[in-house]
Amino acid sequence: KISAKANPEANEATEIAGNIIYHAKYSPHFSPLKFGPEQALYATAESLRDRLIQLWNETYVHFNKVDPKQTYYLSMEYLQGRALTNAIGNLNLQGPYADALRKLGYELEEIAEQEKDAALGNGGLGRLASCFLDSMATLNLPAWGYGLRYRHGLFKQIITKKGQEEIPEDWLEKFSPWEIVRHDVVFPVRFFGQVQINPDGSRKWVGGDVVQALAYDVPIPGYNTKNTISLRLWEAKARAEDLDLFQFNEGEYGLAAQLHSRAQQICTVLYPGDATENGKLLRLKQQFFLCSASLQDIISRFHERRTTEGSRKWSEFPSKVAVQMNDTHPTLAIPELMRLLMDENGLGWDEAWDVTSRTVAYTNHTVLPEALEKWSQSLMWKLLPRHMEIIEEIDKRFVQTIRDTRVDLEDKISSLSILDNNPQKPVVRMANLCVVSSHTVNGVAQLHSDILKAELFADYVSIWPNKFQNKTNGITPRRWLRFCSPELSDIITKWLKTDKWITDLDLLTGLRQFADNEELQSEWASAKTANKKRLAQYIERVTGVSIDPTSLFDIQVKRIHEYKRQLMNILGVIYRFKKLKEMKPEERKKTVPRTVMIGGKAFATYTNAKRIVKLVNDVGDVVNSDPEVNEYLKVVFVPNYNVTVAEMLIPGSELSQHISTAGMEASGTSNMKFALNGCLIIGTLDGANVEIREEVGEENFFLFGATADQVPRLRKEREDGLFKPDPRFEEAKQFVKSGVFGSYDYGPLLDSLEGNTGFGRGDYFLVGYDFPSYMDAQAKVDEAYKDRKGWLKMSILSTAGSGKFSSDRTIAQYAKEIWNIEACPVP
Ligand code: DL6
Repeated sequence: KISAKANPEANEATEIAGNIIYHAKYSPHFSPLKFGPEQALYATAESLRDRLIQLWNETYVHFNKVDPKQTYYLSMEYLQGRALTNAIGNLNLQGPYADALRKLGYELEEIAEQEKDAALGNGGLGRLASCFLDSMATLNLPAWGYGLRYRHGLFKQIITKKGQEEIPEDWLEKFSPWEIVRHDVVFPVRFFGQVQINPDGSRKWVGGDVVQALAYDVPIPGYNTKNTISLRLWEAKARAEDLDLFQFNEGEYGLAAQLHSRAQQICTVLYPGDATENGKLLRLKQQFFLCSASLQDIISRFHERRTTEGSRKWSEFPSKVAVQMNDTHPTLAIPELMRLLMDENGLGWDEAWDVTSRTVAYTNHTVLPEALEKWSQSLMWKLLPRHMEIIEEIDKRFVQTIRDTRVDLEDKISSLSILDNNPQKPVVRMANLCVVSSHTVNGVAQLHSDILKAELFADYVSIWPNKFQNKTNGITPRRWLRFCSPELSDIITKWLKTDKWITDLDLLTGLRQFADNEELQSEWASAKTANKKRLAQYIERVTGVSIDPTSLFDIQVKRIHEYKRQLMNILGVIYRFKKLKEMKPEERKKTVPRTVMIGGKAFATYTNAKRIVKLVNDVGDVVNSDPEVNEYLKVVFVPNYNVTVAEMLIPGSELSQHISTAGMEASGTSNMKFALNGCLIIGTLDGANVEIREEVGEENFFLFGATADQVPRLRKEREDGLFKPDPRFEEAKQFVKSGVFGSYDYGPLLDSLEGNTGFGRGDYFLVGYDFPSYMDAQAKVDEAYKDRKGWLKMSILSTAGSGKFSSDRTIAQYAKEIWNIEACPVP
């Protein structure tokens, strides 16, 4: 008792340990009397969940009482990663939880490592959504996320002799300790069926399949605040009465449970392959399921929060609700809200349109034509007949308005309209539906937003000049610095004499004045070295390759895509390898030893991306086992890249590559995470690189390559045979062709860099054009690394210049400039 009084943390640790034991005993997930690391993880998570539920309830009650305008973020993807360390960190319980677990015989890190990585997303777009949730909670904003509870998230990547192979991921194998199922939050969602016209002319969607959407809440704690918001994930279920007992008793089990199985399919996997009609149908069902369930829930909350007697006025809806569509995947929210307002609540078209278009906003995340969603009209008529009527009507009215008001746009109508009625392949253009219906459209980095305005949406800009905005992406400094690199964080706090930077990242600029300080540099270097050693151990554990922590750690991790140009990276490595081989031993000794790490998943059916993965692995096998060279160069393919792996790689990085063809990467967000962790960037003027370079200073950024406005001309020159390749580029390709890296046929991959192959036009991504300036920039990297102090200074300045890239800044801008919502802190 005496020690508890004197030391409240010790008291808290004892209480927490008791609570963990309680959960281990009485939450019956495992056989009794077992308390291995796995049981300890679940019991620890549940003890923490108790607190989160308490905070979540308080937040909900407070929001209900205040009835603020609330944002609902609709996203088909969230890359949450692990939650334990994040929750403990955000609740500031690091010390007590570590002590509590130590009392029980465990280290917190060991327990945290047991947790599966929740990967309900593909890449940057999903991780952005998760960073946004952290910032919404931290900024005390009344905001929630909505998504789908996929049974299997992004596939697990394994590397075999064939290259990448995919196996199903299993984050729910046992259960997730973080989700809370809300058995009372269930909404019906219809598919197929027909439109019934009532005697009064109103319409109703009837028939078809009806499945139930059941809510699972994942609590999202803010940092250093009571506010805890929700990521509400929907699961699809059939009702008991949908089981045909007669058929079942006849032994027709498949027929008896048809609706059950169709319902179950909806949330089985993230992004099912959509090469087949069935795959497309399932993907469209997923999108609609998210939109319909979320909107019904939003509307019911709108009514639940009414403060006066009687029903609420619908005209109030946009001043209480903001819906943000994360890319076009949740576009069906538009016709679904119209349908709910008109068919279920009796509003007329004009009123429903006014409410809808003042409620929804759209974020575009890509200009790549193949990623701009278009749904076949016939599929839409089949699955969502009432929504197609509504979309047709939106389109008709939009086109009429243009005809009435903008004769100059007459010849643009076919590209501006929502429906593309090309008889060969009639489709609905989802981005057009979003632009026409949303009050605001934004891009995700300045350059990207400029390109949207100047190219993709240029004609819309002439109609609605004020509709378009930029919101440069951001990342949460909690997960991406404070928790993943505690050593560096402590140094920053020490030198800034405050830890306020964790929620006010601009304070990092205060480090600039110390960038030359030898004491800071030496502390910085030891934190970086510790992170590099930790990373080296991890790499050895997962790949068997031993890497030298004193070598330059050069990392490129992201989805594998030709526009991201991992191929240019590996060709550069191949050239470096060849030159090292040709050098005399004493010459080699003068070079800067490098460890190149490349990681990322290729979409399962994206052949060229998979070839790139294979090439990186083959090059690694040869280089790493070459006794002459492997002291100076190692090449590692980091398997199964995910949020957890990123948390290990990024703090240990020194150089990272963001080398997409200019104009093609909308923003990038890992570039921000690397820069924040004092890693220097080699990159093109693309996406958020442009702004990062401005913030950290040109001298701290290794720039190369064509600019976005040069790209069309360069592609044309390439097509016209005017391109003269650099000898280094030819040499690297020739080296691969010579078979040094094994017998795999790299011909088709290399052909994509030549003449008239690849994307229809040879080397569409301009690897050949940018290669020489890339190699020159790499040579500058080597020179800079030789100057130890100079490099440390650049590294400190990189962190110091990263304040702008906090997702707190991004979300504060969305809140003020798009959503019009205000903080609502729980007292
Ligand atoms: O905005 C988040 C993220 C950007 O950082 C990436 O640059 C961008 O490629 C990604 N976009 C998508 C969308 N589409 N597809 N396909 O993932 O968004």
